[in-house]
Amino acid sequence: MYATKIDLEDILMKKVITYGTYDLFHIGHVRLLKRLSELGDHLTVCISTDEFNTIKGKSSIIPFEQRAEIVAACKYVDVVLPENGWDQKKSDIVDNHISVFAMGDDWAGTFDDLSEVCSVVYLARTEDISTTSLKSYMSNLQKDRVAAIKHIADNLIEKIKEL
Ligand code: C2G
Repeated sequence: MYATKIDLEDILMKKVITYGTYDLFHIGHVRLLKRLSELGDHLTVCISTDEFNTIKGKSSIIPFEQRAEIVAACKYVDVVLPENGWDQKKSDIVDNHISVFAMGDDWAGTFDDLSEVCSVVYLARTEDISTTSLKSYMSNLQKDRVAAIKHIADNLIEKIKEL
C-alpha cells in the first residue's frame, strides 16, 4: 500500500505539538506560539475542553469552542485539537507523526516521559502576564466600580436627608 500524500507530508514535516487552556488569549500565549512555530514546519495546539479544565481545577471565562477558534486564527497555528485528558499526549504524538512536544517552562520536567516518542522542549514563559493576573485585575476593577457607585449613592442619600 503506497503512503498517501498526507502521510508523506506528515513524515517529511517537522511537526510540533503543545497543550493548554489558552483562556483570555494574551501576549504570553502569542509569544509562546510564535516560538513553538519556529521549532518546526507545523504546529498543532490541543486546547483543554471545559470538562478537562474542571478536572485540572481551572475554570475558564471563555468557553472551549471560542478558545479553540481564537487560537486557530493565530497565524502561527496550523491545527487545533481538543485536549480531553492528561493521558492523550503519547497517542496524539504517535498518531500525528509529531517530532517535538513543547510547553512553557512552568511545566518543566512534567512531561519528560514523552521523550520516548519525540523531543521534549520547555520554553521560558513570558513574564508579567497570565490569565490569572488578568482575571484578578478585572475582579479588582469590578470591586472599585462597585465601591465608587456605593460612594455616590451614599452622598446622594446624605443630600436627600438635608432637603
Ligand atoms: N504561557 C507562557 N507565558 C505566559 C503564560 C502562559 O509561555 N505568561 C504558556 C504556558 O507555559 C503554557 C501555554 O502558555 O505552555 C498555555 O498556558 P495555559 O493556558 O495556562 O495552559 P495550562 O493551564 O498550563 O494547561 O496538559 C497541559 C495543560 O493543558 C496545560
